[in-house]
Amino acid sequence: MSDQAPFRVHILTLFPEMFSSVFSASMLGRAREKGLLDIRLTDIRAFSLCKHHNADDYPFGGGAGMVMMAQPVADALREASRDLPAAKKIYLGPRGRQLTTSLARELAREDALILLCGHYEGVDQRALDACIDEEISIGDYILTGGELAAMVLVDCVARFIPGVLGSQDSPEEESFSDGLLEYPQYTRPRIWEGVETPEVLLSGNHARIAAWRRRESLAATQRLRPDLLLSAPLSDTDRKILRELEAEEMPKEESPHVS
Ligand code: 4GY
Repeated sequence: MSDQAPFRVHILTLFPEMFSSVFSASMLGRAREKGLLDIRLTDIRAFSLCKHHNADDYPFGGGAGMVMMAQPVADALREASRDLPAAKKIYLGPRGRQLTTSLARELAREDALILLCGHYEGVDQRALDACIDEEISIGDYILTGGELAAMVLVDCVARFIPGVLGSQDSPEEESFSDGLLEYPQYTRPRIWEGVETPEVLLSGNHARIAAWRRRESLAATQRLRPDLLLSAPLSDTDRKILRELEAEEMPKEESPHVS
């Protein structure tokens, strides 16, 4: 248990059962047990006024699929808002601002979040316009529903809630928080299928280990995501290492010889 107030997330969805295993296992399960994270789920269908509890209907103008009706969505959002008046109301959809580490860090500073998951062809635009503060996308692809995106967002934001990661771990020490890709990791056995762990990691020399890891991060970023180097904060030593790595990658062209 912890004495800080939990970070509250209220998720509105037609499929609340999709969330149970993701939010019960591993780090998120532990965060909830420790009282650091409080997740509530509401079935939007419960707000339907139709006799069969439908929350969707045919799209005006025709076309395939169904559209979630404004009334049950707006009523569900308004009830969640009465419960968490300071919460930011987010719709998960591909038209939104893209989720990044820095957006996740920003969201972790909110008082609480209300997440609306669309399904089928989406939600009546009027409910979104009336009730949603911001649309957020987890990437340029279309899912069958916003539920998986909501899980990704909660997982990503949870890492920035104090106490969710072990006391040893800092979210700032991992990939992207310093703008670079992560260095490679190794664990026992020292030799696996004939492949050795880099000797430096067994040396006990913490300065050498830190230098090796920084170099590996720089090398991986240069090779796999060179675009990140344009905005990563780099020291003079980092720049020197990058020039060395570039020289290793691109050995001087052999002088042409006459046959
Ligand atoms: N991508 N990022 C996404 C998504 C599914 C609108 C109903 C995404 O966040 N959410 O693909 N959501 C929605 C998209 C219609 C289904």
